[in-house]
Amino acid sequence: MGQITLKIEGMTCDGCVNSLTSVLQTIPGVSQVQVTLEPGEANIVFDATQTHIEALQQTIQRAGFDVIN
Ligand SMILES: [Cu+2]
Repeated sequence: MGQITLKIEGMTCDGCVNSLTSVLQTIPGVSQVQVTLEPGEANIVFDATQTHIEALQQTIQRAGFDVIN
C-alpha cells in the first residue's frame, strides 16, 4: 500500500472537492481518497502494484486542477 498527500491548486468550492474525489476513486488500485478545500490537498491511499503517483497526478490535471510539489 502506498499513501500520499498531494497539494492541489485550483479548487474553489465543494463541487470541486466532490468532482476530484469521484475522479480519483475511479482509478483502479485507489482504495481511499480524502480531498480538502482548505488547505487544497488530496490524501490518497493506493495499491502501488496497480497504480502510481504519476498516474494520480495526471488524473488530477486532466480533471482541471494543478498539483504542486
Ligand atoms: Cu468548484
